[in-house]
Amino acid sequence: VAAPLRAHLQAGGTVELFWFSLGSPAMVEMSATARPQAIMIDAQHGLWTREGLENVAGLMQGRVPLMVRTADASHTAAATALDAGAVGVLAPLIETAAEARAFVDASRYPPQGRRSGGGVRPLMGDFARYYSDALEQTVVGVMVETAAGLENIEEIAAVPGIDLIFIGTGDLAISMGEFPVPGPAYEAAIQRVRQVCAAAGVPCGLFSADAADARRRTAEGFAVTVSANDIALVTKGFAAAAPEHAGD
Ligand code: 3PY
Ligand code: MG
Repeated sequence: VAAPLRAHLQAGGTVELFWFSLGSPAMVEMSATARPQAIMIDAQHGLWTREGLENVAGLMQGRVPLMVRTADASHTAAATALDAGAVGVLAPLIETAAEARAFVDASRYPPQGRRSGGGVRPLMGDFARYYSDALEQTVVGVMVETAAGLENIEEIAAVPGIDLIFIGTGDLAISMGEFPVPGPAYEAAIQRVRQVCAAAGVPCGLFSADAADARRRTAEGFAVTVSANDIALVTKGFAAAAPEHAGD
């Protein structure tokens, strides 16, 4: 996306993410040839080390907006991602407005929040410039992916400073007892989150399986979708190349 990611979302723009769990900076760099709108590094379930995160954030700087799904909603997790150079953070498993507010606090510098100054990449250039850009451009997202989060969706969506509410579709199905075969209650919950977000003026996203699924969800009104994830791509790629073991 040409504008900063936050401005793009605030203007009603849509984003199809590439999502990376396997911890390979080379794979992220390779994906950049497909010109993704943004990249999500999964530091919750993914195999990323801090060094890997630093490397990939450096590689993508000025090329593709990079977000991090943080390990949790802590100050340390938010700062690790943002100090590496991520333009946005996405906290998993948010269930209450208080938890959402605490993550905004962790991700935004004073006076908007309580993010600590410093960080190696912010200090590499003009920190005053970085600071004012961060106040304006940092994307703060929270994941709603449990029955409890659903219950509190109106209050979560009303928290100031939230740029994105993102549905973890896998966890949501598990939490609702709708896994592995989600029924109508699951789909209704997803659409309700989208409607609550729309009423609150907050962009809504969700984890989608592939490009076709992402496009379908974008057409429904979701602002952020996932059009590729490395686990699925690599798994499918190898499966398609599986040798035929005749007779064994
Ligand atoms: C989920 O589907 O639960 C996620 O967190 C996205 O991977
Ligand atoms: Mg999840």
